[in-house]
Amino acid sequence: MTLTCNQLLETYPDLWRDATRHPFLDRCQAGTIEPQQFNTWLTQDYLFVTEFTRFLANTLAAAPVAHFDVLLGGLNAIRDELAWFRDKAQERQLSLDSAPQATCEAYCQLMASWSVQPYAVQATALWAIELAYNQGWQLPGVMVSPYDEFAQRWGNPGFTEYVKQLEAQANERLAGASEDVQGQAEAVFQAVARQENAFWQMAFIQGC
Ligand code: MP5
Repeated sequence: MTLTCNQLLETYPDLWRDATRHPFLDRCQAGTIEPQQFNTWLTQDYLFVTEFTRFLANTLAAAPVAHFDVLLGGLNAIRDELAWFRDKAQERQLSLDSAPQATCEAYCQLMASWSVQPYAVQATALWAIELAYNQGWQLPGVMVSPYDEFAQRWGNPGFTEYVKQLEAQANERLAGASEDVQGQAEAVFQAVARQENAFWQMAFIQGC
C-alpha cells in the first residue's frame, strides 16, 4: 500500500492537533501572551530556522531535478525570513546569540539525523515541518497586533501554496518508496508532531 501525507494526518489526528493547537498560539491571537514568553519563542525559533536552512539545503541536495524549483523557492524565502527574524529581534532589543534551549537543540539534532535518510523521508519531514506552522498560525483565527504579522508570515496564501507543493513532492516519492522507507517517513512525521508541540511548550516552561 502507498502512504500519503494525508493518510499520516488521518492516522495521527491527536498528535497533529497537539502540534498545531497550543495555548501559546491562542494567547498570541488574544494578545495575552507574556512578552517574555513570546521573546523566548522568537529567539529559539531563529536558532531553529538557521538549522532548518541546513536541513532544506540537504534535502535539495538529495532531490530529483524536477523538485528543484519548489525547494529553491523555499531556500530563497528563508533568506528573507532570517533577515526578518533579525529585524524582529532588534525591534524587541533581543540578542540572537543565546544558546539553544534543550527542546530546540533536541529538535535540531533530530532534523540533522533526517538529513541522511532517503529523500522520500526528508520530503515528508519538510512538508510536515512547514505544515505545522502554516496551520498552527492560522487555526486560532485573526490575531491582534503585533502577532498578526507572525500569523501572516506562515498563514498567507503563498505559503499555503508552497506547503501544497511540498505535499505533492513528498507524495510522489512516497508512492515509489519501499515499505521500509514508508515506515521511516511515518516515524519522522510522528517525531515532527511531538517536537512541534514541545517547541510551543518551551516558551511556558523555561521563560526567557
Ligand atoms: C517552522 C519554524 C517553519 N519556523 N519553527 C518550527 C519549530 N517549526 C516549523 O519553518 P520556516 O522555515 O520558518 O517556514
